[in-house]
Amino acid sequence: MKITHYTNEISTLFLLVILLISACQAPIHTDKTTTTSQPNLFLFLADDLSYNDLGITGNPFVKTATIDAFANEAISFEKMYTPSAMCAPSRSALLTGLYPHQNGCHMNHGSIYKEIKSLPTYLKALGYQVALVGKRHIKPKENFPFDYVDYEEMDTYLAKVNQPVCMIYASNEPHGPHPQSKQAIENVMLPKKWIGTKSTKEKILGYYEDITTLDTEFKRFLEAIQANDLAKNTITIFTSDHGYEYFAKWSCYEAGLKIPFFMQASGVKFSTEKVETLTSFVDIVPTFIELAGGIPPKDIDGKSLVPILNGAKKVIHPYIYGSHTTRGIYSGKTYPIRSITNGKWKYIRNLNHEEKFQNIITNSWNFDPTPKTGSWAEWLAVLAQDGKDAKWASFYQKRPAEELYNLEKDQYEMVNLVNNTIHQSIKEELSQQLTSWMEAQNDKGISSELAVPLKARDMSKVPK
Ligand SMILES: [Ca+2]
Repeated sequence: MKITHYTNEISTLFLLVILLISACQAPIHTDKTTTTSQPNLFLFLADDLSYNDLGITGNPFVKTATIDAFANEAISFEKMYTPSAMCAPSRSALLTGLYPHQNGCHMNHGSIYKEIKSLPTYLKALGYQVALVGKRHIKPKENFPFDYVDYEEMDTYLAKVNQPVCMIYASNEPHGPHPQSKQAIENVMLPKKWIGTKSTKEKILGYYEDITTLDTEFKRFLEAIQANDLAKNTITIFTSDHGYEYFAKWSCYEAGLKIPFFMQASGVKFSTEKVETLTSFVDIVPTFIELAGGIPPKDIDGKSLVPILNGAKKVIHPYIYGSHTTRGIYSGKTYPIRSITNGKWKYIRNLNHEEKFQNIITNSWNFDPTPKTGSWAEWLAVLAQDGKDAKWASFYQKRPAEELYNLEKDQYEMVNLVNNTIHQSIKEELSQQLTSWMEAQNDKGISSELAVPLKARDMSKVPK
């Protein structure tokens, strides 16, 4: 057996040498779009944009003409999920093809493990130049060997492209702080479960204004691709890292994990217009590797989307998982959350549900006392008066050990069916599957979370 294995290694080495020699002899790509079959790969990443908050996904209060027009001509991924609803874990999963507990960055402001490879490493080996424009929020830098480009340098960078290019454009919008909106607050649309107090409405209107700014930025991005003659053999994607604030960011609810994802392909033919099967951010690395002509590694969590796009497969994931580590976010205490969905049902486990969930919304930057003014203070005032919306102010901080939702009837996860006897078999199936997945991921639940230090802007305020 050893001899066969050795022979195989020799053959692989030989093949690699031949491929390297051929690559060295290949003509330099002088025309950016026609002499190579390797497509240019562009991905525009919004920051904290919820799925529902685009014109095309149903929000009449935002002006997103460019994104809507792009999405109308794009393949829409209806069930695309980030594995975690906060910046660093979402971006690390997107760029490694690994779920958070496998790549090491399951906490915000965290780092991936030293031995983990990322998108630029894979694509540079296939002859690409790979750039990250704008927001980073990924660590350590040596594991992400991008060409780091400032927003204002993007045009200059694209003008000099002379080989296939992959560019991740990471916007700072519509992440706060937000501008003060001049729109009237009376009839503004709020996400489900949000309590419509004055400050909450003002906050959401400011967020909507930032979405309009995002749309302008996306327009400039598309124009830069066109202006630099890079649009003919090209995959272009619009997406977001996760959803916005209450019951979205820092949670495992659909509003946080399910994200808009639109893909246009020019010069690359796909047979589908809509992808309704479960897909994940971890699928982007293997997809880009396959589109670039490489073979995706087998030891990552993600699967290439190419067989879905060309109709060869209908399903690549029977289940999609979510995880949230609360330690490591500002004012966050130990509150690990895990979730699993099969596309129809969603099961959530709050591993330390006896604790009160808290974060920057409830306790500001430094484990401060509950604020006396602002959106959260107003939610608590509604709770104190026992108004009709009080339930969600209470639920934000005190949740049950388990939650089960029927996503086909209840996409906003309003009715917890976990104690309903007729749904015990699906609950058991999802619960067991989630436990097996955590074991396979080396995710030790509360122990994994306790390994993460508490975080405050002023570290002297961290509770002992
Ligand atoms: Ca974010």
